[in-house]
Amino acid sequence: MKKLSLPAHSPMQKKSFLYGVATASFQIEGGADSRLPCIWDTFCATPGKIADASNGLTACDHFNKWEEDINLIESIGVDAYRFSVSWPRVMTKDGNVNQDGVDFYIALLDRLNEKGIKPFVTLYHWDLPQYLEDQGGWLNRQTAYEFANYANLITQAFGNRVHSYATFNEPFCSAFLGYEIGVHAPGKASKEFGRKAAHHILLAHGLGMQVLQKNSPDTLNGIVLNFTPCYPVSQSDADLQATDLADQYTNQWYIKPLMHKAYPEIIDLLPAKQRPEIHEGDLEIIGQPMDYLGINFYTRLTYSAPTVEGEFFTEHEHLYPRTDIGWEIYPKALTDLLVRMNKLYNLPPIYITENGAAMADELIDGEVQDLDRLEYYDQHLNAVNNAIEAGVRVDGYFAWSLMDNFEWAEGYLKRFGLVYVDYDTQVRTLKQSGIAYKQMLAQRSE
Ligand code: IFM
Repeated sequence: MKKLSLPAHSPMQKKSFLYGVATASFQIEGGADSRLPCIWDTFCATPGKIADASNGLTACDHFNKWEEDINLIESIGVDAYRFSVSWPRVMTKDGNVNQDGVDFYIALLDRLNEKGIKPFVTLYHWDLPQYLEDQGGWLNRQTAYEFANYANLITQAFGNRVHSYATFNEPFCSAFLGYEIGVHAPGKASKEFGRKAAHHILLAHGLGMQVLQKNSPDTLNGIVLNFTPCYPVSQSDADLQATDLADQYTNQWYIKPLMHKAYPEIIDLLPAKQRPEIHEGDLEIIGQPMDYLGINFYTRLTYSAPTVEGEFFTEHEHLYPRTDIGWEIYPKALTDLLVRMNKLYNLPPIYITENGAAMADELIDGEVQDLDRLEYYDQHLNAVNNAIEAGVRVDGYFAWSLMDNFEWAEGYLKRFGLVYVDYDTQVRTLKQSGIAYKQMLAQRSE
């Protein structure tokens, strides 16, 4: 049977390297009748937005099955579980705590701690309460302060139960996909909106970090960014320059303000209307020190010089081989990314907070032989190891995802789990990739 294999001497074979599995509230919880509506409820209810016209009302029913799910997590043998808190579950419209919602997470946190599984809590994984979107959402600067209030109350409520906090998961996705091209909730589409939303999210992150430093100084506090490394289609000056601009626009836009308290140079090339309104002191707030940086990696993209007036680059279709969601499988980009980020910035310790693949799984006789996903994990774990060997400090790795779940605009059509979910029965089945992950974890040395 195919195994996950790392070089024998790899620090990733030792128990000091942290392994986990990751999920997010809207994607797995369901339990929608005991929380406020969020922007994804509204988006799902809008015809044509979700590939299978589904929604998150039930999802994996984790809201009811959380105890079984924690047992499952324990059975895989991971050190940590990364999940997100549903803001509309734990807060009321007037900005107070909803105790029932908080109690759900406290029970979850307590159970994880009892089992020795470290909770990595993300405060925002895209499910903005709809009432805040009704007031402008991330286009409204005030939302950043609402986030800080939520972070303040929730971290106090959780006390010392948490091992690590992330303020945000993938600001690029919330801002660009949600407000610039509109393929994610809330489905707004303008370049001006994308940049504005991004700035307010980064501001919210900075305000959130200040709250965490005060309320929870002993947890590992940071943010989770996604990176899609940019490669040129040729070595021509024009293609190289376009690729650099694409990188600034899609990747550096989110990390440079955190590390250097400045936006990348492309900001000066944007038409005035597309530049975010930056108040005095914003970048100081945004650039708070962090205990770690979470990096999510799935794929890369290729670029060439623009062919359309006013554009900075041409983005190309994904190359092959691809996963079931159409993303190129190119593990070397993960090594390249880590090595490059480590050169560009004085980074805190890195955790790979998401990595994984959607594959066209089939449950046959109670088994899922997802050798393609297993191969993906094998290649990407080795890509992380290569970066470590090149001198990058990486302290942990989380597989995305623990289980199949609501894959946003793709609905339930794309499966990313180590665990197969039958959505009719809610029965969970550990896939071959999950078995291999479990075996690899069990074989680690002290
Ligand atoms: O499912 C998502 C997750 O919510 C955020 N990162 C990428 C994953 C795969 O698309």
